[in-house]
Amino acid sequence: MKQFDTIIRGGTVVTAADTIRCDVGIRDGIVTTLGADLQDEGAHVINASGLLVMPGGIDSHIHLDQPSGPGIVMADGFDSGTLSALCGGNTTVIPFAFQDKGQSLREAVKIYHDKAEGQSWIDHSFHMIISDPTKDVLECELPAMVDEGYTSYKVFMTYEGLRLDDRQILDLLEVARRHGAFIMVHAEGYDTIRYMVEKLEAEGRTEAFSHALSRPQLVEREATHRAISLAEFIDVPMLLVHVSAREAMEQIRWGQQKGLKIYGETCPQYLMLTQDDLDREGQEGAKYICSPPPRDRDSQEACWEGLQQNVFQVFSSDHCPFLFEGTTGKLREGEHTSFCRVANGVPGVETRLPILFSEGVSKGRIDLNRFVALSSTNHAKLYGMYPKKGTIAVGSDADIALWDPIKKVTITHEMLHSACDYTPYEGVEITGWPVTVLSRGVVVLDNGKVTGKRGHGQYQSRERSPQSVRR
Ligand code: DUC
Ligand code: ZN
Ligand code: ZN
Repeated sequence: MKQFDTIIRGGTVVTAADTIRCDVGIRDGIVTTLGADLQDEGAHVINASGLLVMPGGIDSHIHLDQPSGPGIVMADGFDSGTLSALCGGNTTVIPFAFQDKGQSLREAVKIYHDKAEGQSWIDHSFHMIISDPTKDVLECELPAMVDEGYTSYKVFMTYEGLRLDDRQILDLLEVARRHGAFIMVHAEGYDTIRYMVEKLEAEGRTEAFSHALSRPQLVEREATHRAISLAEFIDVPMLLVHVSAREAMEQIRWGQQKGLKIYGETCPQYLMLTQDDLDREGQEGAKYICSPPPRDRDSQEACWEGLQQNVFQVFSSDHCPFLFEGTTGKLREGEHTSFCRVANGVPGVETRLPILFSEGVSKGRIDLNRFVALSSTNHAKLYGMYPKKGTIAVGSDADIALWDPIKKVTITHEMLHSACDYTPYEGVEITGWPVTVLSRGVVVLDNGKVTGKRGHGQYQSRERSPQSVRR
């Protein structure tokens, strides 16, 4: 009887814990054997000699086809966004399902299931964004949704129409604590930003660089501390997303050293960009507007420290793609769009892992096992998908990326698969690239050539994770 459908032969298998020379045997989309010199005449054999065999990336923070303001259209939906993710070595993504005001969570998530239906190239799940935490949402809907596998929720401390005030956050945290929901927080201070935006606009300072001036480190640090304090008060775990700066990182470390279950995420833009990118000629700077904004060299170093020292457990792209050309994306009011009306976000789902590998592993800042933890395993653990996803182990889904650790690539927009019209990382030189990807045992990228199919991706319902349970 045929034992394996596929054997990955002769590679170096890397997990968050181990680096081992062995073969991987796959049957029915599942890893069934790790061992030396696996044989099965009927199996498809993938020659992995000279390659690293790692869990497929999990990008637990991306935005696809999400409403982002009047007239603005996100450049990627589930088709191009998940294809782009796949080509960057990912096998699972977790985009956001956004609850509009007055909408039930069920209505909101149904819309995103419909958007994703038949479109995803790789597996996907959903976090929900809560913008309207009514009594019914908190007391009836959310507990039921957690039981049904929607186990993580994002809240915003800033943005008109989106932000929750501290009292609303407290109420949500209390419900999260009771039902084991995991709360992700966008921590920037609403009133301080409003104050700065009004002042800058009144002075006619509408250029892209003013975005950085309107939300300095202090704004993120203060909100980060406040969010952590609210979590401490209710005694519930919390993840601070897209941390950009030293001062916010230090607040998270402070919380962790106090014994609180506080987790942190940073993103490629905070390692690779600075606020100087917002100061580029003409409206070029708008390409780099995201929130929080890229900072300075010291904050880039701090983000590396956070990744090395486990202040940050996850490295995500925060892929949030808007076209630079035309008026449906970055520049909704054309050439003269004020910084505060520029669509907010940068693309990066395909470049996240190559950047972390090249800048992290190839340059000696992190080891391979830490790379796997930051890019895949910790996402699966935090968000209730482990060990089905996030590792290479007997019984896990065969979600595997084969990396050539010495392949050199210069990033260009043309080579990427996102429908966005630029990359913030144009010209960045990379050492190490994912060449072959398997999703549940199916080869979806074969030596750089896409062999998967739109619609192959499946929705992943998630468990409550041990990490998200209170102290
Ligand atoms: N927050 C995100 O998570 N993504 C893009 C913009 C934002 O404010
Ligand atoms: Zn955010
Ligand atoms: Zn985001």
